[in-house]
Amino acid sequence: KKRVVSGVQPTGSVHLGNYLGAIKNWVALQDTYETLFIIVDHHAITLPYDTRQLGKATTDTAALYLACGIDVSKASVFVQSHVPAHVELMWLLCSSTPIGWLQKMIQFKEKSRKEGVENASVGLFTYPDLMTADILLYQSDFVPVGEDQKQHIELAREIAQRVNHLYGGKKWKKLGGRGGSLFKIPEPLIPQAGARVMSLTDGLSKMSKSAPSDQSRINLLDSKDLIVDKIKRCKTDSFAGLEFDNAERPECNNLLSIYQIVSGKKKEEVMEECKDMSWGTFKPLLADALIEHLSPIQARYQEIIAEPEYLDKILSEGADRAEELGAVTMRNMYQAMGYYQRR
Ligand code: AQP
Repeated sequence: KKRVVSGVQPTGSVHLGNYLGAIKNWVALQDTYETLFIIVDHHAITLPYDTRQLGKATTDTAALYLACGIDVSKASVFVQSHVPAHVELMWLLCSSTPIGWLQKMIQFKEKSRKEGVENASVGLFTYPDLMTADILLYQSDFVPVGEDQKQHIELAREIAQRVNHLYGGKKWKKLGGRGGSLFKIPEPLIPQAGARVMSLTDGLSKMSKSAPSDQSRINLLDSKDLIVDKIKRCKTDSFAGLEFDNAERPECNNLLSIYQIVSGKKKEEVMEECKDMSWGTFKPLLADALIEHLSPIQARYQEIIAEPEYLDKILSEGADRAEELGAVTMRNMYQAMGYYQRR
């Protein structure tokens, strides 16, 4: 079976962007592929964070994966730090990554802007190498992510090719290995709809955990009242009627797209239904569709979080499986890179 790997950081709360851009699409993949879904806690410490929240955000994110439909009889769910090979592989990959490649990463530029590059952590800078390790450790074929992660996947592909070239093939064979490639070259899977969910307060910025205003996002665990309030106050425009794909109306396109996905309707259907609507009519419709879609997820989340032993068992089994798969890659990498093996 081809393998699929993806993850979400346990920072703040999981929002509609994480759900529509990533988690919702994972559910459809678990029947066809061998899937590993990770709570990437090592990534979450690359920006200043609250140590009292990290553990809770980790179990919350895991519970939300399950509540959104990840089925552990098909998929492995685990915490990144529970499988030390992620960091180990990252170190090996760092030595094959030119600094210039990391300097081109848009996410680093954006996330270091606030504190300034000089003050940003080395962890934030090398984040793409850790993400590359998350993917390559399991010889992943596909990585389902939102549009914002496209550049990081492209980098992962380049690093994989470089390591294959530097250490694979005949050189590896001479060291007693099987030869050939050390890594599969992963491909991104970016959804057609939901790849870039925008902020509720600015249709030109992506919905994000780190945006200071909570009004800018719908969190998966927001109460009904909060969802109604956020939609009521979200940014709109003063054009007549509603439409998709008008560059002058980014908020309109975003809200219609969200409505389309959560209601499960086709784009044409939504166009027809909403073309003559006013914001006053559309907003309650969108809030209701969101509440209807998120309520069952929230109910399942409450059941799962009430049984911490169950969640711990799943995470432990997931980490066991991941360790087993990752060990193969690590053995090959140490061999191909010429390390002296412990006997
Ligand atoms: N707005 C979005 N639309 C579609 N997909 C999105 N993703 C994130 N935001 C959107 C996708 O969610 C997955 C997990 O994201 P993450 O938590 O690992 O990374 P992130 O980019 O840090 O998430 P945020 O919420 O956007 O946080 P900040 O505030 O740090 O920028 C990924 O597949 C991502 O594509």
